[in-house]
Amino acid sequence: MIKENKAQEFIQMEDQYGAHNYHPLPVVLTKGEGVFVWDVNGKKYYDFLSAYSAVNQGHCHPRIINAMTEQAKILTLTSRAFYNNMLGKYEKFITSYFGYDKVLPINTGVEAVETALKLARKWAYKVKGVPINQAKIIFASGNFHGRTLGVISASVDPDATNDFGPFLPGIEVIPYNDTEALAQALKDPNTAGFIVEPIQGEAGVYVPDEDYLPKAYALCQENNALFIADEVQTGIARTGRLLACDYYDFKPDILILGKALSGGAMPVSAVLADDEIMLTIKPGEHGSTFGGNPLACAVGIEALQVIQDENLAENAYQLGILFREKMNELIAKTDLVLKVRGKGLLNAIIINDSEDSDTAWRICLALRDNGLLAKPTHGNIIRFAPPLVMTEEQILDCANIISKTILEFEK
Ligand code: IF1
Repeated sequence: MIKENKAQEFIQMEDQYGAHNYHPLPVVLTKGEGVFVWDVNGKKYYDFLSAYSAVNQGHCHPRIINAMTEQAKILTLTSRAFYNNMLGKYEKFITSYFGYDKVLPINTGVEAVETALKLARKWAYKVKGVPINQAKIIFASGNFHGRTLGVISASVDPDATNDFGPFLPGIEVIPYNDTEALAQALKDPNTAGFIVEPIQGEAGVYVPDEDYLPKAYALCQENNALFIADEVQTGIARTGRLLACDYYDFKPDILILGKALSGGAMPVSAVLADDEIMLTIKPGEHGSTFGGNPLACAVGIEALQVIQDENLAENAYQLGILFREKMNELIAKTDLVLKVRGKGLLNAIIINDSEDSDTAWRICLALRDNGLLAKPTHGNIIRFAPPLVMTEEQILDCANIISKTILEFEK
């Protein structure tokens, strides 16, 4: 008896009633637990995307869900019109956890990025003495910081910018991984700061030269400009350290976090900075209805505690080495994969076909049929980012699935 495929009815509903702002892989998920997800037909998969690094702690981590459900029974939201008993506790916890004086709690990653940009401008006017409305912020080409008009103003991706103009002024875009270009741009005395992803996720897990970030930080210091790290995707243990910047011995002036700050339970993001920067924003100058809500505070504390208690950064570091070894063994056996790159459990393979080919997409469909979910970032690059709670046995099992799929794939 052919099992009915229930997926179609869900896909059709989304097509009829939902905006068409995504092109999902055709699989309809109904349950997540740890490194696994299940579809509506009961098929089990390894999740190799982790909701773009939001479920680093694994799907529905029991401690995070418990913290959420317990708090949800008591108090979910007060707004910041009043104090509550959870926010100060969370602020003390997270500032100590990452080593900053203060945190500005917000919700989504892009809201945290926008907050960081406003903070950098405010600091430029109030502390650096940049003439009002003349502040400039430097971005790296190939960046992805979210979908608001502010941050797409710095995007070079036509899909992100076409027909959304006009754009925000005060932005300069320079090549990624190029300290000469940064040094040149920093000569402008009106520069507030430089915002950069330690590894460019959406650009295809683009890992810069080892000396890029420390040199960029030193250049910002020399030019009295803020180094702003967007660790929304690379942070919270994803790259094998608590932060991708922790591979170096500098501390970003402004740190942006999101995604796994809640273990994927709900939107929780944050901007951390020391007093000289953070206190330039005064009461009433920035905020958000849900920013720092008690539910997010309870979830955020537990999500970070799990990262520490389960040693997930070290696990990501070790399993990342093993995974890239296995991918390089595969590369030696096929001309379909050109290279593997990444740090910790943020990796990607480059498929030997043009950016506008559908080969990577069709490989992801074959991976789905073999029980592993992943999705191309740009045409010929497939990102592999499983939850950090993977075991060695599971990562080897996944490497085998990927190798088997690639070796059997007919271009
Ligand atoms: C989508 C990409 C990843 C981010 C960095 C800020 C944000 C993101 C470094 C904004 C968000 C998400 C957005 C999501 C897909 C995913 C993504 F493909 F879009 F680029 F991860 F690489 N900084 N990235 O990666 O955070 O507001 O979404 O919470 O828009 O489809 P957000």
